[in-house]
Amino acid sequence: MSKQTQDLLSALGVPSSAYTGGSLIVRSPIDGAQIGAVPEASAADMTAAIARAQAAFLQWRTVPAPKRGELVRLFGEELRAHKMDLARLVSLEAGKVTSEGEGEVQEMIDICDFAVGLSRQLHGLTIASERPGHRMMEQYLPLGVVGIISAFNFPVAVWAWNSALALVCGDPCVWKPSEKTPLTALATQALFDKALARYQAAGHAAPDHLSQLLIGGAAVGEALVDDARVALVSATGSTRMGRAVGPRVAARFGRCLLELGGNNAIIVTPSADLDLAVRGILFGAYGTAGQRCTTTRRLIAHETIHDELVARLDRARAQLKIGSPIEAGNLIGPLIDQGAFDAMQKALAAAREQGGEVSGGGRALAEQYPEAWYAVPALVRMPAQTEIVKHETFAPILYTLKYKSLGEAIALQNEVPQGLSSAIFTNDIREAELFVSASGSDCGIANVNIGTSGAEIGGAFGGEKETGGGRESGSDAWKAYMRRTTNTVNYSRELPLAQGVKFDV
Ligand code: UN1
Repeated sequence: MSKQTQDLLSALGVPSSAYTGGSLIVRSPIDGAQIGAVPEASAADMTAAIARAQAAFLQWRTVPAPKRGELVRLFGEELRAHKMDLARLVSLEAGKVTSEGEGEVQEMIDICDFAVGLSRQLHGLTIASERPGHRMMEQYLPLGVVGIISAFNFPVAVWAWNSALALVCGDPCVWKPSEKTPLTALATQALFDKALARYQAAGHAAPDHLSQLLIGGAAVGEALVDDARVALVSATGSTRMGRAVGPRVAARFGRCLLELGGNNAIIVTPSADLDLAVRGILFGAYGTAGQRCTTTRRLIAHETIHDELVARLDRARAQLKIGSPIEAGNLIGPLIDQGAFDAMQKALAAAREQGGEVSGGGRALAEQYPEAWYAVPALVRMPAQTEIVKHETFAPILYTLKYKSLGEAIALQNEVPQGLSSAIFTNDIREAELFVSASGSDCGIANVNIGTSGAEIGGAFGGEKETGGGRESGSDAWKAYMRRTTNTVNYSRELPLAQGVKFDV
């Protein structure tokens, strides 16, 4: 495992000094083997990096946006050329099955393409002025240094959503990845450095330090969060992390983009195509071993179809192949570490105590991989939406609930503190429209006849309530990375005041 990791890292351009002899021990969740010992940065290193990023900003903000797009285009080329190696590394370090590792890198490529197009479309409006001989317009201008805090479960794609947009918007990035996935971060940074070198070699004036990676613990993160030169902190992770980060950034009037926990539900109504629903729920609940923020954690099924649907799901669940994510045919890889497995067991114990009937959920492959944490996906028939169901446990647990009226189902769906993703399976247009209406799902993502996870990059991604309110990726999410100015231009020889105010001596 470790030889394979070294070969990949060297193919991706990472020198061995970046992952040997350091204090941060990295283990593959596949078998628990050590695959790296990464040197860590200090808080002072972070502060110095922010100063370099700020200096880079002063130059980068003057480069025309379509020229900034060219850098992101080159980075997209590097990602295309190294897709399989980087995807493999994602599998080795984060435990994703092969197609999901490749999908993660594809998501990076897609956001690069999106950002390149966007680099010619950072439009403001022209606004009719109430005064003669005046024109009003708004412009979107580069914001400043963007700090990116990313999580282990999408160790590279979520960074790319942020950095691709930030770079075309004129903002240098400083990245603090999860301590569980520093190797994929090193590889991504190496590919970016290569793209930047090509860009500079082609004669484009660009500063160094447009993207910097700092691997370290809480103190490094805090130095990023508290530094007033960091104009935007984009943080992905638990609600607990967001609660720590949000108020600190707000205290210095910085901008925050939070993408925190989800507790995503699928409602299945009597008219639904159950074959489709079973497939959508299976991938949503158990894909990525339940470790997506968009994972389906709750099924709310009409009482007339609940038992049949849940029985089918339970049969399919038991057939999901658990095993090494790099071996073909396996669909469920390991949990990231023992902490994740323990949290899953605690949640299942609480669910039993609260009246749940649990299928699956135990440890798998313990003999083959004594140092790794594979879990049998769990399905829990719950009598009601109890406390544990309202809690996000980052593991493959699906709670099932019954409903009588759609109003009740939507109320259950909305009755949790999180508000990221949601879905309805129905062939009744009234039910579908109600679900996506103002009185329907309260989440940032509300889908029809498709599961809760696996969003495309073209849409704005994020959610409400304890999910944090941020939007990343597509649509107009780029606006978070720019500052808007409103300009009133007087081309007359008079100076009329707005609202008809007179102020003449
Ligand atoms: C996350 O889990 O933090 O929609 C992001 C999805 C992916 C992104 C998930 N495109 O499931």
